[in-house]
Amino acid sequence: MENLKKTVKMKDTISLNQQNLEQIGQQIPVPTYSRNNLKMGMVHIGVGGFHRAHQAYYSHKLQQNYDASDWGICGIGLRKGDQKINDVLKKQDGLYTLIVKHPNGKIEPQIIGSIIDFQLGAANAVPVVERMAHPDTKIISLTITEGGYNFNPATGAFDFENPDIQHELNHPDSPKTVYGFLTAALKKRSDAGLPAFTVMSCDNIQHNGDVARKMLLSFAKRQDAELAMWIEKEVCFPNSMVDRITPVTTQADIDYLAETYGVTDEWPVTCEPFIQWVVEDTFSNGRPAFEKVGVQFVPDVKPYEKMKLRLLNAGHSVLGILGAIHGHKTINACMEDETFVAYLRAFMDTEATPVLDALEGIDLNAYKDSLQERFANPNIKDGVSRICSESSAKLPKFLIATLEENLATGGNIDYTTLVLAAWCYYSDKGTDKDGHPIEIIDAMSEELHQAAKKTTTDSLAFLKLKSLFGELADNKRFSELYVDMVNKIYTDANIKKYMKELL
Ligand code: CS2
Repeated sequence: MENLKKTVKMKDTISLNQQNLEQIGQQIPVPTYSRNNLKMGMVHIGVGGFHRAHQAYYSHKLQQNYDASDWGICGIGLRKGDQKINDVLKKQDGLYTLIVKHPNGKIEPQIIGSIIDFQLGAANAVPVVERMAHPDTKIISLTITEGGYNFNPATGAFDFENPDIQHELNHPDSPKTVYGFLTAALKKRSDAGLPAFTVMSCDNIQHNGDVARKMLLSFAKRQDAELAMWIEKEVCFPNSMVDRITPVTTQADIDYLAETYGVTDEWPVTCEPFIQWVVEDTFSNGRPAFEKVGVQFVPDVKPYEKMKLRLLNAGHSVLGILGAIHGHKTINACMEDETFVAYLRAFMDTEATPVLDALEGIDLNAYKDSLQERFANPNIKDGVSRICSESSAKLPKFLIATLEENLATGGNIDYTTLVLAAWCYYSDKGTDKDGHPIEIIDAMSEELHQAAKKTTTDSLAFLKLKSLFGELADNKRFSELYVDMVNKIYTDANIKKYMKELL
C-alpha cells in the first residue's frame, strides 16, 4: 500500500526546475525576477542548508523587491561530499524550496532563485578559479564551518601541517582548500589589474572576518610574498554575525512538498522564522543593498557575535551534549524537559552573560528569553546529532572560551565543567546513559575517543588534548571540579541527577 501510494505520488508530482516554475507558482511563491539576467556578483563556498536559509534567502528577497541584477550567486563546493548538492542544484537549475516552520504549526514554503550556478572545485579546479577571478565577482562568501578555517583551536595559528595545505603550497595551480582557491583567484585578479573581491565569512567564529584574513595571509605569505602584500592592502574581510536555526533536511520534508503541493524537490531546506545578519560595512568592491531586506550594517560587530556564539551556539552545545547522554533526540525535546530548561538558563545567566562585552541597546534578558522560545519550536526538531557534530571545532570557541574567562575573573564554572565532563563520557562510550549508541560526527572523533577512554586510569586524560583545552588540565580549580564530575558520570551516567544538583 505504502509503495503504491509512493508510485502514484511520484507520477503526479512536478519536478522543481526553471521550466516548471510558472506551474509551481500557482501553489508556492516563486521567483518573479529574471534569473537569466543575473550576474554572479557573489561566489559562495559551502552551499549547505544554512547558506540556503540565510544569505541566499536575503539575496532572493532583494532580487524579488529591488533591482539587484549584479548580485546573483554562484555556489561552489570544494569537498567530494558536495557532489550531491551539485547534482541536485544542476538538475533543479539552482532552485530549491525554503520551508519556514513556525512554532504555532504554520508552514510557509517558497522557491528561492538567487543561486544561478554551481561548480564543484573538487572535480575541476580551473573553472572555479576562473569564476572567482571573473570581473563580475565582487564578493566571495564562506560557510566552510568552524573546522574549515584550518587553525589550531588552542593557539589560533594556521595549521601548515595539513597535507592539503602542503600540496597547495607546492602546486599553486591545483588548489584544494579555500586558501588555495582564494590565492589562485586573487593572483589572477592582481595580474590582470582587476579589483580584489571581498572575502565575507559567514561562519560561527568570533571575529570571523579577522580570522579569515589572518589565515589567508599566513598561507599567502608562505606561497607568494608579493601577492600577500597585495591581499593585505586590497582585500576587505568584514566580520559578521549570522543567525538562523536550520536543521538537517529529512525525507519527511521532501515528502511533505510532494504530498501537499505535488512538487518534487530533492533537497529542500527547512528553518525557523527568525533570521539575523549583522555585518561590518567594509567591502573591497561594492556590495548588495542588503540593508533594504533587513541586514544590519554596523561599524563593529564584535559584541553581537560574542553574544550570539556564547549564548545561542554554546546554549545549543550545552543542551546537545547533555541531551545526547540523557537520550533526548532533539533540541525541542530538551526544551520540554524542565531540568534542561533551568540548566540552560542557569548556564546563560551565571556563566555566559557575566563575561560578555557591553552591549548598548540590547536587552540581554529578552534575548535569552527569545533563544528559549526558538529552541523550543516543536516544528524545527533540530537533532542533537547536528548540534554535537564537530564539537571539537565548536566547543573551544563557544564554551571553553567562556570557561577560561570565568577562571580568570573567579566566576562560576560549574555548568560548563559538567558539560565538558559529559563530553568526555560521550566521546569515550558513544552511548547514552542507557547504553543506546549515539552517532558521533567529528573530524577528531578518533582522537577524542582515544583520549577519553584513558579516563578510568587517568581522570585528566581527556583534558590533555591540548589543541582543545590548552593548559586547562593544569588549572587546579577547574581540574578538581572536572575530576569530581567525570568520576561521578563514569560511575553512573544518569546525567540529569548531576544537572539537578547544580540547580
Ligand atoms: C548550531 C548552529 O551547529 C551548531 O552548533 O548552534 O548551527 C546554530 O543553529 C546556528 O548558528 C543558528 O544561527
